[in-house]
Amino acid sequence: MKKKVILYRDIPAAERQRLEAEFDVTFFDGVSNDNKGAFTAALADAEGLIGSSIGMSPELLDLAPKLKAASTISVGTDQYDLAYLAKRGIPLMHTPGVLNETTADTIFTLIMCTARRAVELSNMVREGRWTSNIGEDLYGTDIHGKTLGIIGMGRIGYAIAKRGYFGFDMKIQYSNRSRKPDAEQDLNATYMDLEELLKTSDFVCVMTPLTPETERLIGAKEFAMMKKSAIFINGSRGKVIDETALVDALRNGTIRAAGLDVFEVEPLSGDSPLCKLDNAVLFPHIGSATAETRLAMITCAVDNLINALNGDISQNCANQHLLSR
Ligand code: 8YV
Repeated sequence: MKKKVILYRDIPAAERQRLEAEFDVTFFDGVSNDNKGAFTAALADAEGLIGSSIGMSPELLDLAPKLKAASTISVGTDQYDLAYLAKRGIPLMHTPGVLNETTADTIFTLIMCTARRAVELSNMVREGRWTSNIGEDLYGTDIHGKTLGIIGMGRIGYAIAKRGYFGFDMKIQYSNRSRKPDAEQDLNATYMDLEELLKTSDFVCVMTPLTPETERLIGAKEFAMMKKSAIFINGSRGKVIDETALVDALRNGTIRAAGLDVFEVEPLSGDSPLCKLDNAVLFPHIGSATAETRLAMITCAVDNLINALNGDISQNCANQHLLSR
Protein backbone atom coordinates (compact mmCIF):
# COMPACT_ATOMS: atom_id res chain seq x y z
CA MET A 1 0.00 0.00 0.00
CA LYS A 2 1.59 3.30 -1.11
CA LYS A 3 1.87 6.10 1.42
CA LYS A 4 -0.56 8.97 0.79
CA VAL A 5 1.14 12.28 -0.13
CA ILE A 6 -0.35 15.68 -0.88
CA LEU A 7 1.32 17.77 -3.62
CA TYR A 8 0.06 21.34 -3.12
CA ARG A 9 1.85 23.11 -5.93
CA ASP A 10 2.15 22.18 -9.62
CA ILE A 11 5.46 20.63 -10.72
CA PRO A 12 6.73 19.31 -14.09
CA ALA A 13 5.18 16.01 -15.23
CA ALA A 14 8.45 14.06 -14.95
CA GLU A 15 8.85 15.07 -11.30
CA ARG A 16 5.22 14.33 -10.57
CA GLN A 17 5.70 10.88 -12.12
CA ARG A 18 8.67 10.29 -9.81
CA LEU A 19 6.42 11.09 -6.86
CA GLU A 20 3.60 8.92 -8.17
CA ALA A 21 5.96 5.97 -8.64
CA GLU A 22 6.59 6.06 -4.89
CA PHE A 23 3.37 7.40 -3.38
CA ASP A 24 -0.40 7.71 -3.74
CA VAL A 25 -0.38 11.43 -4.69
CA THR A 26 -3.29 13.84 -4.34
CA PHE A 27 -2.64 17.11 -6.17
CA PHE A 28 -3.93 20.58 -5.27
CA ASP A 29 -2.91 23.53 -7.42
CA GLY A 30 -2.48 25.76 -4.38
CA VAL A 31 -4.90 25.95 -1.45
CA SER A 32 -7.77 28.45 -1.54
CA ASN A 33 -11.31 28.85 -0.28
CA ASP A 34 -12.42 26.86 -3.32
CA ASN A 35 -10.53 23.68 -2.41
CA LYS A 36 -9.85 24.12 1.34
CA GLY A 37 -12.47 21.51 2.26
CA ALA A 38 -11.02 18.87 -0.05
CA PHE A 39 -7.50 19.77 1.10
CA THR A 40 -8.28 19.41 4.80
CA ALA A 41 -10.12 16.13 4.06
CA ALA A 42 -7.01 14.80 2.26
CA LEU A 43 -4.85 15.84 5.22
CA ALA A 44 -6.62 13.24 7.38
CA ASP A 45 -4.77 10.37 5.63
CA ALA A 46 -1.66 12.19 4.36
CA GLU A 47 1.76 10.91 5.50
CA GLY A 48 3.67 13.39 3.31
CA LEU A 49 3.32 16.99 2.11
CA ILE A 50 5.25 18.70 -0.72
CA GLY A 51 4.80 22.20 -2.14
CA SER A 52 5.58 25.85 -1.41
CA SER A 53 4.23 29.35 -0.77
CA ILE A 54 1.24 28.20 1.31
CA GLY A 55 1.20 28.63 5.10
CA MET A 56 0.99 25.25 6.85
CA SER A 57 -0.01 26.35 10.36
CA PRO A 58 -0.08 24.04 13.40
CA GLU A 59 -3.88 24.38 13.41
CA LEU A 60 -4.03 23.12 9.82
CA LEU A 61 -1.51 20.32 10.38
CA ASP A 62 -3.42 19.18 13.49
CA LEU A 63 -5.83 17.86 10.83
CA ALA A 64 -3.02 15.59 9.51
CA PRO A 65 -2.61 13.03 12.31
CA LYS A 66 -0.67 10.60 10.09
CA LEU A 67 1.85 13.16 8.78
CA LYS A 68 5.40 11.73 8.76
CA ALA A 69 7.35 14.32 6.68
CA ALA A 70 6.96 17.62 4.84
CA SER A 71 9.09 18.90 1.96
CA THR A 72 9.05 22.58 1.02
CA ILE A 73 10.16 23.62 -2.47
CA SER A 74 12.10 26.54 -1.02
CA VAL A 75 15.06 27.29 1.15
CA GLY A 76 12.89 29.46 3.39
CA THR A 77 10.95 27.46 5.96
CA ASP A 78 8.67 30.16 7.37
CA GLN A 79 5.55 28.58 5.87
CA TYR A 80 5.92 25.95 8.62
CA ASP A 81 6.35 26.01 12.42
CA LEU A 82 9.59 24.05 12.86
CA ALA A 83 9.16 23.53 16.61
CA TYR A 84 5.58 22.29 16.21
CA LEU A 85 6.71 19.78 13.60
CA ALA A 86 9.66 18.64 15.72
CA LYS A 87 7.37 18.13 18.72
CA ARG A 88 5.38 15.73 16.52
CA GLY A 89 8.61 14.10 15.26
CA ILE A 90 7.99 15.40 11.74
CA PRO A 91 11.04 16.49 9.67
CA LEU A 92 10.71 19.54 7.44
CA MET A 93 12.89 19.14 4.36
CA HIS A 94 13.99 22.16 2.30
CA THR A 95 16.19 23.07 -0.68
CA PRO A 96 19.30 24.96 0.48
CA GLY A 97 22.20 25.44 -1.89
CA VAL A 98 20.59 24.83 -5.29
CA LEU A 99 19.28 28.40 -5.51
CA ASN A 100 22.19 30.41 -4.04
CA GLU A 101 23.70 31.75 -7.26
CA THR A 102 20.40 32.45 -9.02
CA THR A 103 19.00 34.31 -6.02
CA ALA A 104 22.24 36.27 -5.66
CA ASP A 105 21.98 37.22 -9.35
CA THR A 106 18.46 38.51 -8.69
CA ILE A 107 19.43 40.52 -5.65
CA PHE A 108 22.41 42.06 -7.43
CA THR A 109 20.10 42.92 -10.32
CA LEU A 110 17.91 44.68 -7.75
CA ILE A 111 20.95 46.55 -6.41
CA MET A 112 21.88 47.74 -9.89
CA CYS A 113 18.33 48.62 -11.00
CA THR A 114 17.76 50.61 -7.81
CA ALA A 115 21.12 52.41 -7.87
CA ARG A 116 20.83 53.42 -11.53
CA ARG A 117 17.05 54.05 -11.52
CA ALA A 118 16.80 51.61 -14.42
CA VAL A 119 13.09 50.82 -14.09
CA GLU A 120 12.01 54.46 -13.61
CA LEU A 121 14.11 55.60 -16.61
CA SER A 122 13.06 52.68 -18.81
CA ASN A 123 9.43 53.58 -18.12
CA MET A 124 10.22 57.19 -19.04
CA VAL A 125 11.48 56.00 -22.44
CA ARG A 126 8.54 53.62 -22.93
CA GLU A 127 6.05 56.41 -22.18
CA GLY A 128 7.67 58.81 -24.66
CA ARG A 129 8.91 61.15 -21.91
CA TRP A 130 12.57 61.03 -22.99
CA THR A 131 12.80 64.43 -24.62
CA SER A 132 16.29 65.65 -23.71
CA ASN A 133 19.66 64.50 -22.36
CA ILE A 134 19.53 62.98 -18.90
CA GLY A 135 20.33 65.71 -16.38
CA GLU A 136 21.31 65.78 -12.73
CA ASP A 137 17.73 65.29 -11.57
CA LEU A 138 17.75 61.81 -13.15
CA TYR A 139 21.27 60.69 -12.26
CA GLY A 140 21.70 57.37 -10.52
CA THR A 141 24.47 56.55 -8.08
CA ASP A 142 27.60 54.43 -8.55
CA ILE A 143 27.83 50.87 -7.28
CA HIS A 144 31.53 50.14 -7.87
CA GLY A 145 33.78 51.01 -4.98
CA LYS A 146 30.88 51.57 -2.56
CA THR A 147 30.25 49.81 0.76
CA LEU A 148 27.86 46.84 0.74
CA GLY A 149 26.42 45.85 4.13
CA ILE A 150 24.95 42.33 4.27
CA ILE A 151 22.54 41.56 7.13
CA GLY A 152 22.51 37.75 7.21
CA MET A 153 25.72 36.35 5.71
CA GLY A 154 24.33 32.93 4.87
CA ARG A 155 24.92 31.07 1.60
CA ILE A 156 22.98 33.59 -0.47
CA GLY A 157 24.36 36.59 1.42
CA TYR A 158 27.87 35.28 0.72
CA ALA A 159 27.06 34.87 -3.01
CA ILE A 160 25.78 38.46 -3.16
CA ALA A 161 28.89 39.75 -1.36
CA LYS A 162 31.07 37.73 -3.79
CA ARG A 163 29.47 39.58 -6.71
CA GLY A 164 30.04 42.93 -5.05
CA TYR A 165 33.64 42.21 -4.03
CA PHE A 166 34.98 40.59 -7.19
CA GLY A 167 32.65 42.22 -9.69
CA PHE A 168 32.34 45.76 -8.42
CA ASP A 169 35.33 46.31 -6.09
CA MET A 170 32.90 46.91 -3.23
CA LYS A 171 33.92 47.01 0.44
CA ILE A 172 32.00 44.22 2.19
CA GLN A 173 30.75 44.40 5.76
CA TYR A 174 28.23 42.18 7.49
CA SER A 175 26.24 41.49 10.60
CA ASN A 176 25.26 37.93 11.43
CA ARG A 177 24.42 35.66 14.39
CA SER A 178 27.92 34.21 14.09
CA ARG A 179 31.25 35.13 12.50
CA LYS A 180 31.81 33.95 8.91
CA PRO A 181 35.57 33.27 8.48
CA ASP A 182 35.13 32.32 4.80
CA ALA A 183 33.60 35.74 3.99
CA GLU A 184 36.34 37.48 6.00
CA GLN A 185 39.13 35.53 4.29
CA ASP A 186 37.71 35.29 0.75
CA LEU A 187 35.99 38.68 0.49
CA ASN A 188 37.90 40.70 3.07
CA ALA A 189 34.53 41.19 4.77
CA THR A 190 34.33 43.07 8.09
CA TYR A 191 32.07 41.74 10.86
CA MET A 192 30.20 44.41 12.83
CA ASP A 193 27.04 44.96 14.82
CA LEU A 194 23.82 45.94 13.08
CA GLU A 195 23.88 49.60 14.16
CA GLU A 196 27.38 50.21 12.80
CA LEU A 197 26.48 48.48 9.53
CA LEU A 198 23.34 50.61 9.12
CA LYS A 199 25.27 53.82 9.77
CA THR A 200 28.20 53.14 7.43
CA SER A 201 26.82 51.16 4.44
CA ASP A 202 26.00 52.68 1.08
CA PHE A 203 23.90 49.61 0.26
CA VAL A 204 22.10 47.76 3.08
CA CYS A 205 21.00 44.26 1.97
CA VAL A 206 18.84 42.09 4.26
CA MET A 207 19.14 38.35 3.62
CA THR A 208 18.14 36.80 6.96
CA PRO A 209 15.56 34.02 7.30
CA LEU A 210 12.23 35.07 8.85
CA THR A 211 12.29 33.95 12.49
CA PRO A 212 10.81 35.35 15.73
CA GLU A 213 14.18 37.10 16.22
CA THR A 214 14.24 38.74 12.75
CA GLU A 215 10.56 39.71 12.44
CA ARG A 216 10.42 43.52 12.09
CA LEU A 217 14.22 43.66 12.45
CA ILE A 218 14.36 46.79 10.30
CA GLY A 219 11.92 49.58 11.20
CA ALA A 220 11.77 53.38 11.53
CA LYS A 221 14.64 53.50 14.04
CA GLU A 222 16.91 51.45 11.78
CA PHE A 223 16.02 53.38 8.62
CA ALA A 224 16.84 56.62 10.50
CA MET A 225 20.32 55.24 11.28
CA MET A 226 21.10 54.78 7.57
CA LYS A 227 22.83 57.37 5.38
CA LYS A 228 20.41 59.64 3.50
CA SER A 229 22.23 58.39 0.38
CA ALA A 230 21.73 54.74 1.40
CA ILE A 231 19.94 52.20 -0.77
CA PHE A 232 18.01 49.49 1.09
CA ILE A 233 17.57 46.02 -0.45
CA ASN A 234 15.30 43.28 0.93
CA GLY A 235 15.75 39.78 -0.50
CA SER A 236 14.76 37.91 2.68
CA ARG A 237 11.08 37.98 3.68
CA GLY A 238 8.70 40.91 3.75
CA LYS A 239 8.03 40.60 7.48
CA VAL A 240 11.70 41.14 8.31
CA ILE A 241 11.01 44.86 7.81
CA ASP A 242 8.28 47.32 8.83
CA GLU A 243 6.93 48.10 5.37
CA THR A 244 5.00 51.18 6.54
CA ALA A 245 8.18 52.61 8.06
CA LEU A 246 9.99 51.95 4.77
CA VAL A 247 7.34 53.87 2.81
CA ASP A 248 7.77 56.81 5.20
CA ALA A 249 11.56 56.65 4.90
CA LEU A 250 11.34 56.67 1.10
CA ARG A 251 8.81 59.50 1.02
CA ASN A 252 10.71 61.65 3.54
CA GLY A 253 14.18 61.21 2.06
CA THR A 254 15.42 59.34 5.14
CA ILE A 255 17.06 56.98 2.65
CA ARG A 256 17.62 57.39 -1.10
CA ALA A 257 15.82 54.32 -2.47
CA ALA A 258 14.81 50.72 -1.91
CA GLY A 259 14.82 47.52 -3.97
CA LEU A 260 12.41 44.82 -2.78
CA ASP A 261 11.86 41.23 -3.92
CA VAL A 262 9.63 40.33 -0.96
CA PHE A 263 6.66 41.96 0.79
CA GLU A 264 4.63 41.64 3.97
CA VAL A 265 1.68 40.41 1.89
CA GLU A 266 2.32 38.67 -1.42
CA PRO A 267 1.28 39.24 -4.15
CA LEU A 268 1.72 42.97 -3.39
CA SER A 269 -1.48 44.90 -4.10
CA GLY A 270 -1.27 47.53 -6.83
CA ASP A 271 -2.83 49.87 -4.25
CA SER A 272 0.27 49.60 -2.05
CA PRO A 273 1.90 53.01 -1.47
CA LEU A 274 5.16 51.34 -2.56
CA CYS A 275 3.75 51.21 -6.10
CA LYS A 276 3.48 54.98 -6.18
CA LEU A 277 7.14 55.62 -5.32
CA ASP A 278 9.70 56.11 -8.13
CA ASN A 279 12.49 55.37 -5.63
CA ALA A 280 11.17 51.88 -4.95
CA VAL A 281 12.07 49.06 -7.35
CA LEU A 282 9.66 46.16 -6.89
CA PHE A 283 10.22 42.55 -8.06
CA PRO A 284 7.47 39.89 -7.64
CA HIS A 285 9.52 37.50 -5.44
CA ILE A 286 11.64 36.24 -8.33
CA GLY A 287 14.74 35.38 -6.27
CA SER A 288 15.02 31.79 -7.46
CA ALA A 289 12.65 32.13 -10.43
CA THR A 290 14.63 30.77 -13.35
CA ALA A 291 13.62 27.60 -15.22
CA GLU A 292 16.88 25.89 -14.35
CA THR A 293 16.88 26.69 -10.67
CA ARG A 294 13.20 26.06 -9.97
CA LEU A 295 13.56 22.62 -11.64
CA ALA A 296 16.63 21.94 -9.48
CA MET A 297 14.63 22.95 -6.37
CA ILE A 298 11.67 20.75 -7.33
CA THR A 299 13.94 17.78 -8.05
CA CYS A 300 15.67 18.34 -4.71
CA ALA A 301 12.33 18.58 -2.86
CA VAL A 302 11.02 15.36 -4.45
CA ASP A 303 14.24 13.55 -3.50
CA ASN A 304 13.96 15.00 0.00
CA LEU A 305 10.41 13.67 0.50
CA ILE A 306 11.24 10.22 -0.87
CA ASN A 307 14.27 10.04 1.42
CA ALA A 308 12.41 11.36 4.47
CA LEU A 309 9.49 8.92 4.08
CA ASN A 310 12.09 6.16 3.76
CA GLY A 311 13.60 7.31 7.07
CA ASP A 312 16.61 9.23 5.70
CA ILE A 313 16.70 12.87 6.85
CA SER A 314 20.50 13.16 6.76
CA GLN A 315 20.41 15.86 4.05
CA ASN A 316 18.36 19.10 3.87
CA CYS A 317 16.37 18.66 7.08
CA ALA A 318 15.58 22.17 8.40
CA ASN A 319 14.50 21.12 11.91
CA GLN A 320 16.93 18.25 12.56
CA HIS A 321 18.44 20.19 15.47
CA LEU A 322 15.00 20.26 17.09
CA LEU A 323 14.04 16.67 16.28
CA SER A 324 17.09 15.30 18.09
CA ARG A 325 16.10 16.97 21.41
C1 8YV B 1 10.42 30.98 -3.54
C2 8YV B 1 12.12 31.49 -1.83
O1 8YV B 1 9.62 31.51 -2.56
O2 8YV B 1 13.32 29.46 -1.70
C3 8YV B 1 12.77 30.38 -1.07
O3 8YV B 1 12.75 30.49 0.18
O4 8YV B 1 11.79 32.49 -1.29
C4 8YV B 1 11.88 31.37 -3.29
O5 8YV B 1 12.73 30.48 -3.84
C5 8YV B 1 10.24 29.50 -3.45
O6 8YV B 1 11.01 28.94 -4.42
C6 8YV B 1 8.77 29.11 -3.64
O7 8YV B 1 8.34 29.50 -4.90
